[in-house]
Amino acid sequence: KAACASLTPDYMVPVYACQRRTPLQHPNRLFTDALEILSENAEFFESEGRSLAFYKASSVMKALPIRLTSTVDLCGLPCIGEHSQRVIKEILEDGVSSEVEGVLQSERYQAMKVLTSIFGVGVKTADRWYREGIRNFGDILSSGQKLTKEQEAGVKYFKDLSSPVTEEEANSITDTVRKAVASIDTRAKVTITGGFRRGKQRGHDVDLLITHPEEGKEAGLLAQIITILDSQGLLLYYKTKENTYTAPREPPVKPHSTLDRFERCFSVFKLSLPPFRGSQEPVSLSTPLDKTCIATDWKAVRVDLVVSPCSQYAYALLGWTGSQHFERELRRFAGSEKQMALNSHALYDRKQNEFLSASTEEEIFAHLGLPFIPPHERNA
Ligand code: DGT
Ligand code: MG
Repeated sequence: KAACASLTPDYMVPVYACQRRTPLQHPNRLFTDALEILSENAEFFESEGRSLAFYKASSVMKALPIRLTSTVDLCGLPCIGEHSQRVIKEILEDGVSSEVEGVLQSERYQAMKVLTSIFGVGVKTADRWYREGIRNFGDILSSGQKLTKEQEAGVKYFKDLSSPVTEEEANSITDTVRKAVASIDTRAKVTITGGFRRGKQRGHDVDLLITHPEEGKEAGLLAQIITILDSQGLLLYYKTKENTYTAPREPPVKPHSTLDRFERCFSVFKLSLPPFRGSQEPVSLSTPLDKTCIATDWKAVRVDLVVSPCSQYAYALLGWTGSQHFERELRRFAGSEKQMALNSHALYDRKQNEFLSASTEEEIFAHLGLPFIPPHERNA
């Protein structure tokens, strides 16, 4: 504290991630990777508060313009609690954190990491399996677990789905979907969202947002798109969810709810690969993969298709661009600082008792009184 008092930091980091510019590349990866492992491990133990605390500390460090060289540099920074400071200090002194090393070596972390990476398997299921003695991919197959359709697809295409999707692959899939959409209605629009819109070169899936400039004309599009893609043999698996959002007359009850109600299709896409490139990078798993699908000239890729009416498009685009932490912080900022409720459909002003319409992301930031942060700087 005393050391801090005399220090005037030459950079300021605002408290909410949605007030900060967070680029993809930053000089403090050593620290943020460590803190995110602790965050993930806490999540595996369903300690939401602890997980968030580590993530918040990591997120602040991602916004620092300079490489941290001393704990004195932490002075005045928000959200970096005692525990995170200890971890950072140890890394500064020893190059590694013994706590993080311990987590990485732990059987539970390793098992949960593999199990939760399977499409359709969340922390709750992975935890139950772990308690039943399942440790790896092979154990799932040999234990004869009853799997959901989604998990069956996750297991079947595990090898492909655990290798990252490249930007080139994402663009290729986007083109294919665009062609299908254009054959139905040339005015309908397909936008790539998620990590790729934030400038990431690799991702775990492809997130596509579909809309139509004429309100109401987006209804029914998804079913037709699916019919076309399916008839081309491009959908290895898919599941749809209906739109359950009706224009609200009441203020949103759950301002922090992260789930949205758009019509949506979760799919596993069959992406053709140029024959000379082979299928995918090997994954480092000690488990047998003999029962999984080994692709030769194609690769399975997770693709999410989301349909938004044009009146909600700006909110949907903002909500689906992420990062997840940036979104969480936007909602928290809206609620705690502005008495507003934000989700991927709308923004409600609790003081004026009205919904604020927006046709661009810029307008939403303006409604919230926030400087506009472009997608490439939302990597919080
Ligand atoms: P990735 O795919 O791992 O490279 O990284 P992202 O950032 O693309 O993450 P992803 O694909 O899980 O989600 C993209 C964004 O969409 C993320 O910021 C949160 C949001 N999102 C994902 N699922 C849902 C959902 O069910 N409802 C809402 N409202 N947003 C979602
Ligand atoms: Mg994504």
